[in-house]
Amino acid sequence: MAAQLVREWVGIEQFPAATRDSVVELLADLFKQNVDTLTILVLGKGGVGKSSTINSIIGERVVTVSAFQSETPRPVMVSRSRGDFTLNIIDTPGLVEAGYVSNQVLDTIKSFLGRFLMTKTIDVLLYVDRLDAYRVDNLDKQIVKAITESFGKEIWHKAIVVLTHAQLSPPDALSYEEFFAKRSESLMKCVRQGARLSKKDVQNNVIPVALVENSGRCNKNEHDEKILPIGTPWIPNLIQTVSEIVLNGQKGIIVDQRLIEGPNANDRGKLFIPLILAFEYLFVIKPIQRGIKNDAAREAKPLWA
Ligand SMILES: Nc1nc2c(ncn2[C@@H]2O[C@H](COP(=O)(O)OP(=O)(O)OP(=O)(O)O)[C@@H](O)[C@H]2O)c(=O)[nH]1
Ligand SMILES: [Mg+2]
Repeated sequence: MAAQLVREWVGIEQFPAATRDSVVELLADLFKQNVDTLTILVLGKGGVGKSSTINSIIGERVVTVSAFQSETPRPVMVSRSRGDFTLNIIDTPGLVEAGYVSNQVLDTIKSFLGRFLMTKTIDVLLYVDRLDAYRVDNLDKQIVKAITESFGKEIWHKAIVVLTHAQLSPPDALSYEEFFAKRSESLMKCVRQGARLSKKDVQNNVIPVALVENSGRCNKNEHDEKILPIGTPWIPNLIQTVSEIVLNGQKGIIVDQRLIEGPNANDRGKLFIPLILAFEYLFVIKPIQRGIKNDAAREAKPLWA
């Protein structure tokens, strides 16, 4: 099956030499620390740049991207190897459909993980949103809540908030740094509240925010590397952040039956039992009883009546 095919990671060679060298060095460091497989799950709303970010990291156009329609109808895993090191990166459909968080999409993602990664771990979550959005609303909190319910709070110990469209001119005479700080702060608050993380938890496990600019018009430095407005080459910076998360001492998220079915899968069903019984009583048993009573009453009368 295509999702299981591990290809040589040729895209690395397409990076400008400086980016390639930094990425290769970071991967070699990970390998030295006994990390030979790295599995990254990418989640977020539709159209925020999940697939584009994957293409940028792999250095090839491996998944489809479109501005005007959802181009990722189902999860896809792209696997690339370099020497004995393997990178798996899972692209997913947007988590919001018709203005609501889609449990169906989350279930599709979980059953995909069950099919291809059973007993393996998710080492990093890239939670993708755009930098150039000014508000965080309740829907964002609902997305975080749904991710937490599906994968457990621990997923946030392995998360990076990735903000695309990073090449922007901030509004209201804010400096880039100020705008970035405000946007990250409001998103972080949303993650803290949606995932119900305690202040202590957040202090002990800081969730990093990484900036990404997927556009072909991204500025470049003298080494031809794609850079952020603050001058940092963003691909090595993102891989560096990924590597810090992998080595942060927290366990990856193990894909097991419990994760696939959901911790409360059975309980969820049980919740409906009283409702089903009440429905049965009111709309099935009661009418039958009433029918029998009426029949009995009719039969009790003499025929001539
Ligand atoms: N300028 C700019 N455009 C971007 C960036 N990332 C993505 N885009 C554009 O935004 C549109 C949507 O990008 P996708 O990568 O398909 O987004 P997605 O999150 O995978 O979307 P779905 O699969 O539909 O959920 C495309 O037109 C991309 O070219 C970015 O960092 N900067
Ligand atoms: Mg996509």
